[in-house]
Amino acid sequence: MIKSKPLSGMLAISATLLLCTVSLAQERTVEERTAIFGLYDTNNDQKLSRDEFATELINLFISADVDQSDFIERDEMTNPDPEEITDNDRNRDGKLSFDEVMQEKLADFNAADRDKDGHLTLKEALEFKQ
Ligand SMILES: [Ca+2]
Ligand SMILES: [Ca+2]
Ligand SMILES: [Ca+2]
Ligand SMILES: [Ca+2]
Repeated sequence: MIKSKPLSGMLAISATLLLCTVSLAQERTVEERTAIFGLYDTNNDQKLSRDEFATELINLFISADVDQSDFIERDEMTNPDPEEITDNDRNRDGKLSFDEVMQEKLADFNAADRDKDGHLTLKEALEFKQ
């Protein structure tokens, strides 16, 4: 089934962020990642709290879920990576629920948070390797 995607540019960014983790995607430049980090750091304390991270994930999830089904289906991913879906699709229903995305991304967040203080500094975010 082919769907029209008028917002595909924006969705490409959202889906990439969802699936490659926020500020941390390897193919981005330091400048881009720094800019994204700034967007997420809503209280401008130069640290990303779990709450800030979760809030942004919710926004990304909502914008990626075009048909508002509360799931990210394969055709809502602009760059579907079969492995990425299989890895994260814990109940094997072929689509990603918010809980599935959140669990995955919080695991990344915790892995990046080296000093385990519940916040990501820009340095921790930039040094994180998936
Ligand atoms: Ca902050
Ligand atoms: Ca959907
Ligand atoms: Ca699922
Ligand atoms: Ca930290």
